[in-house]
Amino acid sequence: MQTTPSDTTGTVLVIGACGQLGFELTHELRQLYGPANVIAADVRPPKQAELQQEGPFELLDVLDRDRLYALVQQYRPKQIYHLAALLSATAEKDPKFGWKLNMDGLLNVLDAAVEYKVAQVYWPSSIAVFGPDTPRDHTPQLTIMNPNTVYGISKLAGEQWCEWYHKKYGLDVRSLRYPGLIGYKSLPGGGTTDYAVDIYHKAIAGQSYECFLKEDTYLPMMYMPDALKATIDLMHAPADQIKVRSSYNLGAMSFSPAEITASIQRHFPDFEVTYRPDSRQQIADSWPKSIDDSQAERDWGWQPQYNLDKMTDDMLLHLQPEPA
Ligand code: AKB
Repeated sequence: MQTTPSDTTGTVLVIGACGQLGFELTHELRQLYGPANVIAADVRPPKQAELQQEGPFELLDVLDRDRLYALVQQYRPKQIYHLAALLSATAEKDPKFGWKLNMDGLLNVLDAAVEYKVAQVYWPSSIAVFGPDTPRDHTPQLTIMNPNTVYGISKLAGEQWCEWYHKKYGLDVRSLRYPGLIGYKSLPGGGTTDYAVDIYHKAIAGQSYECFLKEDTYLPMMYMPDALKATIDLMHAPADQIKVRSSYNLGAMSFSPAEITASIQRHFPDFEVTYRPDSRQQIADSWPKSIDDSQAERDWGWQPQYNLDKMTDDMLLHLQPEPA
């Protein structure tokens, strides 16, 4: 699989660069294309100083169409990564805004990309596009969807819009249905899978953890280096290999809170977890337990590198405080 771009000219715009994925993806893209060529953008100034120190940063509310168009006109990006969204748990609390941000934000980006002939757009979808009627084990690429969260409905509608812009305007828009993403560099916010990041922070701090999902709730998950590789490999794959223009199923591992606890206890035998399920349990119960990503493997060679224990070893190693 090709992992370095053949065309290194032109800039890249990352919208939602301060988020869990955006922060790490911006850094990765800056390594590939050169820091000055990757414009990080977000609705708020970054808490992570690197984002501004490493390369350009622009304030952008993706719902502000005029500002988005002005930035695209100024930088003429060859690629836009549009990552700004409200995640599952937050969108349930503010459904109208969740719909507005997730939908209007995407349509603004797709329109700007058509208008300014942006070569490629990346937009993340999620396992949230599936719902309680979906087969939960080894969920196929094409199956019953019927999502029952605002986030899931917006992601499914977004997938259909991406497909439509590709068909109607020939826009090269590509997408992945991420599982829960886990990384040590940045925290997620407002998702149902967030427990799988929080739990490592508690373990390393020597504290116990109260989990908001039941101990036997299986969900598909992925370590951040795999998510970054998948995203970049997808964007570098020749266009004729991209057979799915809605969004690709993407899998790596699947585990329950009890299993991640056991994995952490290999390092911290006294680490304790208690369970107090809240409204996120209902969301988790409507999502797949594991994902069939064979189409991504066939079309552009997707292969994950990390399983649960390998991820735990790496997470704990990196979260360890520096010796004084
Ligand atoms: C969430 O939990 O909402 C996200 C997702 C699976 O898309 N992490």
